[in-house]
Amino acid sequence: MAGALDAITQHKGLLAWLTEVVELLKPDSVYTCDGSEEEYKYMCDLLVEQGTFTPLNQTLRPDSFLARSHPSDVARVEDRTFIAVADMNEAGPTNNWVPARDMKDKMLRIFKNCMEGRTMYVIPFSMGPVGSPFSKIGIEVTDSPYVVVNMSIMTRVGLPVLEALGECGDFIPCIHSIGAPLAPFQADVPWPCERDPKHKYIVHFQEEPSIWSYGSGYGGNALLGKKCLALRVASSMAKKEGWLAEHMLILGLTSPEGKTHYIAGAFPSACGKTNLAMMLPTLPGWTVTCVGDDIAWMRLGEDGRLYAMNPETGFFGVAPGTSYASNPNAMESAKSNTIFTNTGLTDEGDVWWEDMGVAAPAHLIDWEGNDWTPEDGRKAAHPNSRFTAPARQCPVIDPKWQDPAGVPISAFLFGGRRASTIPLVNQAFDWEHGVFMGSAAGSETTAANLSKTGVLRHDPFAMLPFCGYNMGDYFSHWLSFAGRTDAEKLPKVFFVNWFRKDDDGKFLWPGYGENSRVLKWIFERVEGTGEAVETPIGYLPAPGALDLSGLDISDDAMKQLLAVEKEGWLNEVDGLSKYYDEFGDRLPAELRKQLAALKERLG
Ligand code: OXD
Ligand code: MN
Repeated sequence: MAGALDAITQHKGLLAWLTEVVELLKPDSVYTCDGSEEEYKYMCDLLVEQGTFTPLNQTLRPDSFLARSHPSDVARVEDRTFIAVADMNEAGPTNNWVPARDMKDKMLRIFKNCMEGRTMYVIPFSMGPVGSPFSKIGIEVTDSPYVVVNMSIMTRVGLPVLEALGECGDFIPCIHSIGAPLAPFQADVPWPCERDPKHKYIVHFQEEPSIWSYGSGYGGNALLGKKCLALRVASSMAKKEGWLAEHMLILGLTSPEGKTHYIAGAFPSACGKTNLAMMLPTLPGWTVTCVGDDIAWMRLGEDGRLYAMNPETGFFGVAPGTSYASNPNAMESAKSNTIFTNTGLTDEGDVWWEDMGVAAPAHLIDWEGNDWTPEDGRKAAHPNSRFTAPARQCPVIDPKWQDPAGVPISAFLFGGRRASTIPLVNQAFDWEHGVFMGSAAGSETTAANLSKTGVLRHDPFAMLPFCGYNMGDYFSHWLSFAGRTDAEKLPKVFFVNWFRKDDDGKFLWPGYGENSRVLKWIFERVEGTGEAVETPIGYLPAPGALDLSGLDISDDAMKQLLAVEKEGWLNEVDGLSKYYDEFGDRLPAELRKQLAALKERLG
């Protein structure tokens, strides 16, 4: 195992930074991760010894573990997530802005001695293939071994990253602490963390850049490569450097004739991105392969097309609702070598969650560690319980998923959870109209958002919690791509809505694998063969253009799914106009123009 860092890197900047960090955090010891299999195993054993991990039944769920977090630490904390820059206008109205200098002073106070009694792990990680010119290297220091093993699944970790960094390469410093120092002889708990929600901080110093995260050991708050680096920090870098860092899945869609188009899709959290990314099409002969389920980094290639890569190496998927019916490939991905967090634990030593497609066992241990029976009426798994599974285990992982050049994108999907008005699928007239569609995206809130359910939350490009700079400038950045390449080389843009309901509150569209019917039409539109009708909101499938063969759906349901309802759309226009006001003069004039044109077309 690696041990002392100065034995394995000559990078002066990195060594100097680590010396400063150790001085500030005062860990008992420092350990540098080499990324080896032995190290992963050693860390899992340590987590078992510390009571954080319960090993699962080796036959039922080989080399897998269950962790239960503290009930105060179960999800990303958007209200404690900050963009720290000098000028509030650079953070914009959608972010929690804090003045960088004051926040740095505060962080220096809060982090002081916070690792006392603990080991500090140094995790060199690469987002994107190690050594690719498009990848970014981060160094995360953390006092959480749980973070170390999760990062090992989600990113590329270890000595090859230090080699790629060389003696003077750039890296993004990421400081993470659970905020629970241990006094001498103080007993530890299975999930140590800061318990006071108001004392957690996820801070992005965008001008440096660096990431400082304090108080939470859970998911995107603590695995700093994911939302913090690959989205918030990377989106700012992408704006400056002329590329895109997006909250998007990437899938390959192959026709029965063997032709493949890659599609990238932005959907807010809890809209089935992981399901779509690795879906099993119901249409005979069509296949979907998965490049990524959460994040896409995209650049223009020399041929003028947009190429996307997935900077991650794992899935951090929501467990409840995942089943062999809804997402067989996710179930297969999480069959072994997987870390489960906050699911139920069966008496046989396997995991269980609501809507897993397996009958509830007569007894289990729930996510809080208590006895549970179905009669109790409470959830066995936390609604935001997760599986951390290696992407390489996905049966439909795309052969190019690690290609440093990425895959060429033919179409973008935007969407959200919308019970009314928004049709099943709708194609933008051109790039500018497509950017307008992305800016208009939103979703009705679910329990997973921890807020009132059924309320529309605007979530432009599904980037509301993840855009690291002024969202108005972000819209301009998207619009600018029209001037960077030939318009016909840019992806075609579509808006989809799998969640439309009838008057009785029932879903009109079956979703899941049946979404392949919509993907087929999109494929055909890209190829120039799909039939469409022009409507005030965009191109909709012409009658008969959607392949509904073998699907039991009424004409009336299809009529509702493809209707353009004037009243509803005029309401959308009003709502969006008010939302746009928030961006003041940073809103590009083009978007107001698009909004006015839509209103006019609606008549
Ligand atoms: C996620 C999210 O966990 O978007 O991917 O919340
Ligand atoms: Mn996400």
